[in-house]
Amino acid sequence: MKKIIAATKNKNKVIEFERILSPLGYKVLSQSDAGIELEVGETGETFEQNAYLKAAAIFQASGVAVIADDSGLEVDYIDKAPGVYSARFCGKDTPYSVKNAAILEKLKEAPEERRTARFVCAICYINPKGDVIKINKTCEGKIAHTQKGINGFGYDPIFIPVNGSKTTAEMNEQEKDAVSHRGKALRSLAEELELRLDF
Ligand code: ITT
Repeated sequence: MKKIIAATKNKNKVIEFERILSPLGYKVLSQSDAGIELEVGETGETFEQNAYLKAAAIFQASGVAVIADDSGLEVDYIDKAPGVYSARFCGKDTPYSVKNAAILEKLKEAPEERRTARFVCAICYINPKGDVIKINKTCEGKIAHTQKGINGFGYDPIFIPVNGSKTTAEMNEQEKDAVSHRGKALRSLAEELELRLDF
């Protein structure tokens, strides 16, 4: 098993990394498993910049392979908010039931065809030599009318991927991973790592 440190403080992301990457031959360690207690400022303007900032900081502290994920929800009706501010929207420690309710309220008057949204995931991987791989993937969908489902985390109860009727919080793990922004990005990363023999 190839070891990778997950450069994130979000336990739900670590669970998804582990779930998607371990069948592909990778052992994912959380930052706390690796004894790294760094707080990295997300000062970038894009998902990609923030993923790189997180990966680079944890790589500097550890010197081993790291993977960072910067992700969020873009809601078209409100100019792609909360976007890179998804974790900080309505305050960092505000419960997601409140954040989700705030988005539903903003879309109260939105006609069905203007409820489009997407989850975005920027992955940044750095190998022990310092080589960098960046991958961006999205999961297109729309915003539901009510919060539904108890699986997943964050904005899952209000997001319905295209061609379906369930929110990602109503899906089981396999169903979410098959269509999610993070599932697509991590599978694409694993393919790149297979192809690049020097990694
Ligand atoms: P790290 O920066 O330590 O990785 P974070 O939670 O602050 O943790 P982000 O800055 O990337 O991570 O914020 C992403 C937010 O977007 C996350 O907290 C969720 O609210 C939301 N999000 C991302 N992926 C999601 C998913 O699969 N399901 C639901 N919400 C998601």
